[in-house]
Amino acid sequence: MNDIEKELEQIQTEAEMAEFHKNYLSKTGKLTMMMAGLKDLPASERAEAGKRYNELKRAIESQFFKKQASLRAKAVNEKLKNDPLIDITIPAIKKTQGSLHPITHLTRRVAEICSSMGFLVVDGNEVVTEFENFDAVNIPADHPARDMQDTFWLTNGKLLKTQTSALQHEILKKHGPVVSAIFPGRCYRNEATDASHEFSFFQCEGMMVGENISIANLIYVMKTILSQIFGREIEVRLRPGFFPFVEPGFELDGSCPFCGGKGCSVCKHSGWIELGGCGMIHENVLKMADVNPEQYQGFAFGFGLTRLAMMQYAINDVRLLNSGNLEFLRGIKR
Ligand code: FA5
Repeated sequence: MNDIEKELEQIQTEAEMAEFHKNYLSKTGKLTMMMAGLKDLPASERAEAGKRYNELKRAIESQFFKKQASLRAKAVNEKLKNDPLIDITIPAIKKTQGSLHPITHLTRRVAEICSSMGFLVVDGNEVVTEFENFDAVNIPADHPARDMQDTFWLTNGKLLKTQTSALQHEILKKHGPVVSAIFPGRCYRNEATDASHEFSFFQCEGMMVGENISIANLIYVMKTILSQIFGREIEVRLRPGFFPFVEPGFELDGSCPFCGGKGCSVCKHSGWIELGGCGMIHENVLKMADVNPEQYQGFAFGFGLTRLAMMQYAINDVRLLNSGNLEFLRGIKR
């Protein structure tokens, strides 16, 4: 051990450490000056001396930092032992990791499944125009269908979208005429809430437009999405249904993922679960977005993501999802 190392070993306080650093390791310290002196040595000795100098400096620095860490740890322990406000016998607070909201989790899963089938995943506005939400999807001002979706109107004449169908027009204009896209999003309806109705909920819309697109494609896509979400084969059933933007239009049911269609309390013993609406896009909707209905056809569907999440995570009251209740959220297995 050389003299410098001995000096370092005897140090007891952080102030002495600072002094040592100043004397040896700082810019003007002795070790740094030694390096500067190397240039005065004869060339034949310079390489060997430089190597020894570097070894020495590295060894001193390494011991210095080790000693510094141990002195700091000692100081902290002293403080903890002597500070009357700190009780080191109290168990540490366990950090809990956050997790995704069930709707976010399900939305991402649906997006993943649909992207793997070549669908674009599009994010849309929550505030839309009357034209986008109604007129562009074939619901003119005097159409009774406007009353089916009680609307939150804004003072500027715009509204909170009542359905994800409000994005159909924009997507057709932007990406059409040949396009496959899904657009999950939040919708709002000015209606009384109960265990299965919220004023704010999520839907997922899907659309496929191109040449020779048929209801068979619609059924295949819905079957694939639902089967992948639930991890088992799901059958799809279409019943006639009215939506002004599709013709023909259907109510979309999936076979109950819990009983496999045999009948249970979730499906109210019918074997089927109502998921949303779908159909072949009405030619007026295509025309309004400058898509020629003679050449292109397409399907659209819109299902309730919130209702799907309720089924998947066995949630019996939709209002819990917007409640911000952490106990409820922690209890859900994703
Ligand atoms: C529509 O909103 C249509 N835009 C769906 C559609 C798209 C049809 C494309 C054809 C082609 P509907 O109003 O039935 O349809 O709503 C669809 C789904 O949204 C419902 O089945 C339900 O799952 C969900 N939903 C509707 N209102 C609420 C609500 N208040 N709370 C929770 N979920 C709701």
